[in-house]
Amino acid sequence: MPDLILALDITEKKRALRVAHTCAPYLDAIKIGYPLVLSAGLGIAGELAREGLPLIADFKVADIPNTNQLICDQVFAAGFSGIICHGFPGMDSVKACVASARAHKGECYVVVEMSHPGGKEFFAGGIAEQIASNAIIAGADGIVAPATRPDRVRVLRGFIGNKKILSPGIGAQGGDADAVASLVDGIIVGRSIYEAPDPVAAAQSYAHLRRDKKA
Ligand code: NUP
Repeated sequence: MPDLILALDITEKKRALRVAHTCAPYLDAIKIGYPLVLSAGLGIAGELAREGLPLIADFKVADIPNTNQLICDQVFAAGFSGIICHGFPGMDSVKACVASARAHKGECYVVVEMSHPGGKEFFAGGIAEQIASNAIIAGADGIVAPATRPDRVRVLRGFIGNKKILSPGIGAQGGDADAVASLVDGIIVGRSIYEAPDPVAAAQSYAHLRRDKKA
């Protein structure tokens, strides 16, 4: 059964902290990215880390190895426990993110196929499978694969064995959590929780899918 990972793409710092704090008992991890970090500053990572949950930086790092390493080192130093990078820049670039993650006892996940409709344009024709295989060879902890296409998640699972799959695209993007829950290790949910009239109740509604049903 998968973890529930909140995608906290709120750009008002106070509201972001409030949603994180109130939903925390029903979450297994929090993921933030450019929207919140660019509005609230990198220091938000330290504040969110106080919730005691793994904190994943969704910066989709996609540069040359040296720059990737510099970015990831900053991310882990800021208090994150995981980084999401892109796989298309090549194995050496992914390896740089993995090396930084290892040095900081953190985790590295590689985007192999994106969940939005345009995600099919360039990640098609075996590219996603190749990126997934490379991610595993590079030593990544897992991949990010689309909950909007459970059939693709199933195929990609075949390329990564028992490494983790984190899956976004649930709710607001049309993906069904129940359809991918048995295929993945983490479901990533953003707007369906933080834009709900009652974010806590929305987070709680995924409790039946969580690994230990602790909430
Ligand atoms: O392929 C991807 N799709 C995706 O939605 C890779 C991602 N990292 N994401 C992220 O997951 C996206 O940037 C957002 O933070 C979250 C999904 O949010 P929502 O559609 O549930 O609001």
